[in-house]
Amino acid sequence: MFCNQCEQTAKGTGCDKIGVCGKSEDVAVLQDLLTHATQGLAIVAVEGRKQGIVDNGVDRFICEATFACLTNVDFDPARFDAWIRKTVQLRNDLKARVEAAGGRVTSDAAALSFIPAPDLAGLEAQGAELDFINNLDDNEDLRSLKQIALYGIRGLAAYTDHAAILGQSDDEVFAAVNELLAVLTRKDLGVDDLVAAAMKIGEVNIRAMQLLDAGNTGTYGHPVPTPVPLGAKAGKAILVTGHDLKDLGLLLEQTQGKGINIYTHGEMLPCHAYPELKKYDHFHGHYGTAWQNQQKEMDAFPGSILFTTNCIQKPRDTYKDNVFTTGLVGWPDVSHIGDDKDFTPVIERALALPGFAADEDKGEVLTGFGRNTVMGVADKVIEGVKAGAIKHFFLVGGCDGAKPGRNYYTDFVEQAPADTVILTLACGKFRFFDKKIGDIGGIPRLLDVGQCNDAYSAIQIASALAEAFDCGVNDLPLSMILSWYEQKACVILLSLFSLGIQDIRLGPSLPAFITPNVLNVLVENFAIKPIAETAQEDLQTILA
Ligand code: SF4
Ligand code: SF3
Repeated sequence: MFCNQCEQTAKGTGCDKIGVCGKSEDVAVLQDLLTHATQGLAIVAVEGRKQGIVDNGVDRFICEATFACLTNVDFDPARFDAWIRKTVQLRNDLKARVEAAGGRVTSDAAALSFIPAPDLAGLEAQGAELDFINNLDDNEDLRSLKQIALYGIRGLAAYTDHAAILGQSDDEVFAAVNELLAVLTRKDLGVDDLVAAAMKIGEVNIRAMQLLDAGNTGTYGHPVPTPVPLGAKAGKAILVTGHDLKDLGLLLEQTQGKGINIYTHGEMLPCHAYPELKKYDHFHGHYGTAWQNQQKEMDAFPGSILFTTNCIQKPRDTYKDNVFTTGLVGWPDVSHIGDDKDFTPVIERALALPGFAADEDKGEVLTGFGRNTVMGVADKVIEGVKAGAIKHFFLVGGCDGAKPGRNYYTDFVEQAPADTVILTLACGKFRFFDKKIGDIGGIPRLLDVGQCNDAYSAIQIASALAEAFDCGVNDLPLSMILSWYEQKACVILLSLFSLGIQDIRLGPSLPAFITPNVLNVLVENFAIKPIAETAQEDLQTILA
């Protein structure tokens, strides 16, 4: 196996025996094989569109199969076996339809003629032989750019799928995912072509995040500022982690009146701010922090646990029997809730487990500062800037991870001067979400915009500020200090690049799949910089 797609990759270069994430060699090579097979299907879907054959069922499947290969989603070889076979079946069926309509699928890409081995061991051998990443291109810079694009597409497919779950999709996004997956099989592309592909991925992802925003706010209302208790309430309990609002909504509905309190974990924290979710009395609070502490925190959780897509750590044996997966998440030997979303097994397990013996008061945090809320107080914010009470905005956003270098982000928020406002989003906020840093004229200095996909909301806020001050986003007193962990962060970065946003600081380390030459291209075009050794150093430079 070889995988270097996420920030925790072994030795900062690549996982080649077992993933630091817990991904086994067999799953790694099956993911490679699935990506390969998906590219074959995408090539046919692109040709189909030229013939007027548009199959959104296939398009959605391509997004799911691509999302399943994102870090910390699916670790179950049996599920990949099924994905690969279905991909090839869909490819053959669609190809027959395209040809019947007079189309010709002419690409010489191996993905188009791939035939899966009859059993799982055979598929694993095919996946290993493929050596997918190393064979993306012989030239290491082109390979690096193809990896940037591929990981961007994984993030894009993820947000597209999240939006589709809530009934929001757009044929242009599906078409772009297919085209971009297909393009990466070509060996005749140069640096400029691949940079253009990466920009296109970023651009399309803004639309995908907009669709997800419409799905979330259209179904559950606009987030409102909401204090969320961090402790616990005596009684039976279910904890929900991952990203999916719909799974949480359905679980809240199904647990009504059953005497079970529902807790969020990780990226589910912002869910407390949505009116149609917060209306449930038994939606109690937030337990624990972010995905990288999942094992430790869930070990102590006295109820059942629902893993929704994504970020999911390997369940320990100590609590494995209390874990249920749903959507794209899979672990061998862990119960999976099917598409009927009947959460009865989760509920029954929670009722059989002890729950919390007593109330635990651990304070509270504030969430719910999406675009609607922030723009609702835009006048106050603009006044604050004009009067000099607010000197600078920081977007300290992105993903948490296990490396010690991540203290930088905690330090940054704690050390930012009292006349600055910090917007945050995604799971990196758990490094500082409980810090009490006060307010400026009634506006909290730490504003939680939401999940990683709410980068869309942050972009809207930045654009509105730029408009109010009659300048470009790069001219605002706004600095972006981002942390990355996996491929959703990669695509958000591409989205920011596609908007022409400059001077982003990225940490805690730069991706292993970016070569020095490609880094130079990014520095020249976007003035991206690694974070400094200390937060103090960067604060001084930015505010000088
Ligand atoms: Fe390693 Fe990350 Fe790949 Fe897992 S996803 S195998 S940790 S690089
Ligand atoms: Fe990302 Fe897994 Fe932090 Fe949504 S998705 S935030 S890591």
